[in-house]
Amino acid sequence: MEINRAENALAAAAAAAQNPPESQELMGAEILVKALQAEGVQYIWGYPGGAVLYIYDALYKQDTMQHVLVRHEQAAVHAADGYARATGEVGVALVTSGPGVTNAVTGIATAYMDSIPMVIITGQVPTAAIGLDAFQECDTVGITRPIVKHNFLVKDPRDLAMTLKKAFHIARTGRPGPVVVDIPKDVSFQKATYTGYPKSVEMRSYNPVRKGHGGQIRKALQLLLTAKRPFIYTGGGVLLGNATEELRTLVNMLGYPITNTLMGLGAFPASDRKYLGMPGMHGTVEANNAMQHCDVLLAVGARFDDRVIGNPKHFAQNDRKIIHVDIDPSSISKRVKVDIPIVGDVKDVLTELISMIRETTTRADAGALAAWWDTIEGWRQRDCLKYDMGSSDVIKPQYVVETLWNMTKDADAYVTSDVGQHQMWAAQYYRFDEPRRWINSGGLGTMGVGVPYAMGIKLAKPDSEVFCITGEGSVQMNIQELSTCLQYNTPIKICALNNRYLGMVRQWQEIEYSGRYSHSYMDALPNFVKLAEAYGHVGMLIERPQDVEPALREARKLKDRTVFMDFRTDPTENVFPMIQAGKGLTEMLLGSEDL
Ligand SMILES: Cc1cc2nc3c(=O)[nH]c(=O)nc-3n(C[C@H](O)[C@H](O)[C@H](O)COP(=O)(O)OP(=O)(O)OC[C@H]3O[C@@H](n4cnc5c(N)ncnc54)[C@H](O)[C@@H]3O)c2cc1C
Ligand SMILES: Cc1ncc(C[n+]2csc(CCOP(=O)(O)OP(=O)(O)O)c2C)c(N)n1
Ligand SMILES: [Mg+2]
Repeated sequence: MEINRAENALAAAAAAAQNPPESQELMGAEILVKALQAEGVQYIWGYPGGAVLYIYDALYKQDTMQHVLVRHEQAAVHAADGYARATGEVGVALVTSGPGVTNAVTGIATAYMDSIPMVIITGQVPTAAIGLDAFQECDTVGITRPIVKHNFLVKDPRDLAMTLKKAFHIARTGRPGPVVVDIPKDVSFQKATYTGYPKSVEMRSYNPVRKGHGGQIRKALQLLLTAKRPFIYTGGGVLLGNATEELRTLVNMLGYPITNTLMGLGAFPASDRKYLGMPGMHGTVEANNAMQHCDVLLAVGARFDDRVIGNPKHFAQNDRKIIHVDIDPSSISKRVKVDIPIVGDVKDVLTELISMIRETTTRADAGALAAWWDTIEGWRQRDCLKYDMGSSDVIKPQYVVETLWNMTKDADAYVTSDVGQHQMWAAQYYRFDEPRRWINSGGLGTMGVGVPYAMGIKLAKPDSEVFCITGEGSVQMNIQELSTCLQYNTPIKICALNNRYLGMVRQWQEIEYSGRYSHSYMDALPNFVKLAEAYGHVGMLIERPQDVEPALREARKLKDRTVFMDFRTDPTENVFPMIQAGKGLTEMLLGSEDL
């Protein structure tokens, strides 16, 4: 069925592209459907309401796209966003006006902060009613303006096809991002002449640069080859630009150490010795020390986030030259002043850099590099992710993630997470070797994304295993989607690291607020086993370390079922290393002995 859907969608897109229909009189809603088909859309996550009923009617009459009825609009956007992160395609969500839009706002902001390509179609009250406090009216364009790459209010059905063409183009080109298309009800009802989906789009004011400046790339190469202590720092941009192959080639040619941010995990294989782990607040000793002490830093598709560089004054204390490759000029020198800016697409720039390395006779300073690696190996010896298994009757959260990784590292698996301590443990202990396998909210840090992300991915990747590592706090923010998982047969495996605390908050209160645990303990938690069963799924309670592996094994065997594993983990465990607020990159707390 899935293959048929993909084939149907491709056939519909090809037909739309090759045989523009003789002009037809179509309702706006029908034009919208044709546009989505021409874009090759296969899935739409959404929730109906008055303002979008003509659109739902048009969806009813087609069979190339599957609509997934979620239980809350926030989850529609997250599911489409998860699909986009895993596949690289534009994710599509559809919501009604007013509360449909406001419910979707968190999802849109989440995608915006992580630069995810999406088109969100929102219903609007009829054009004549706009501004009159109409039923379910809200200023969608105004509300979403700061959290979208672009938004449109379509006032005439004749503009629909070109607006959709622009929306998809803007969403997926340059620095990707979400685009909102607001469609008043009368525009979806009125008829217009449809002469086919536009083949191309021209926007004079929007022309993202792809090719980096050759002179700048040459300068960067010279700097890289004369470095004594080089370091490569890459981020989400490498995944967004599908440049993992180029990155691997470059790093292997140079033999330099590398780190991937939380958003870039999997861009370079975690199992390779050249990989030093994640940088930043919960990064490794070796990655953070290398960031601080390198003399040349090559930043690629990473935006010097405050969680990555720590206190900027401390970061600036060490003298280093910085090369920054980013497709968005406004990302460059935004937080840290750089020496060689290169505006361009990561794939193009890295390809150019690789061919220049092949041509040049200059070689890196092998002696200096060997000494640098010795220093790094010294830092690595600290084994900063080692954890104490503690007493034999309490489950360490790190152990759950490590066990999952050991069991699935050779499998076709995706891992989503929510936000909190469990997210950091997932990032630290699941060692991602491949791109687009780790799906999480980094920039906005949105609790509640884990389950919708997983169900969005599972729909697109029915033969892959999809795990959601979550906390008992986060999972309750979109738990209603367990119902959607049943209806659309998207069996996911939920691994809840249940510490009975809003653990990340509790950790900060312990370390920064002298142990005043203000409202971070959650009492009266539901019985997750019964809850999963009530939704038609399988629930498991796991309380002892020796039961962790058997539970995961059993859950994996239940291929066609969604399984909720409630792992009762150590409530007082903290995430280490940790850089406290205001501290520098090398001022890490490495364990409870440092508190
Ligand atoms: C609880 C919590 C703790 C966190 N702790 C850490 C931590 O310890 N370490 C950490 O790393 N993060 C951490 N984060 C995540 C952090 O908040 C940021 O989201 C993350 O560091 C940003 O990653 P990035 O720099 O790779 O940027 P992204 O947000 O992924 O941005 C990508 C950059 O690449 C550019 N780009 C996009 N496409 C292309 C292209 N085709 N070519 C070139 N450039 C392109 C974009 O313009 C942008 O500048 C944490 C988040 C949470 C919620
Ligand atoms: C929607 C939202 N509200 C509040 C926060 C602030 N916050 C960050 S982590 C966290 C605790 C998460 O608790 P849980 O899901 O149980 O994960 P744990 O940290 O215990 O692993 C909170 C409240 C957030 N990131 N997102
Ligand atoms: Mg918790």
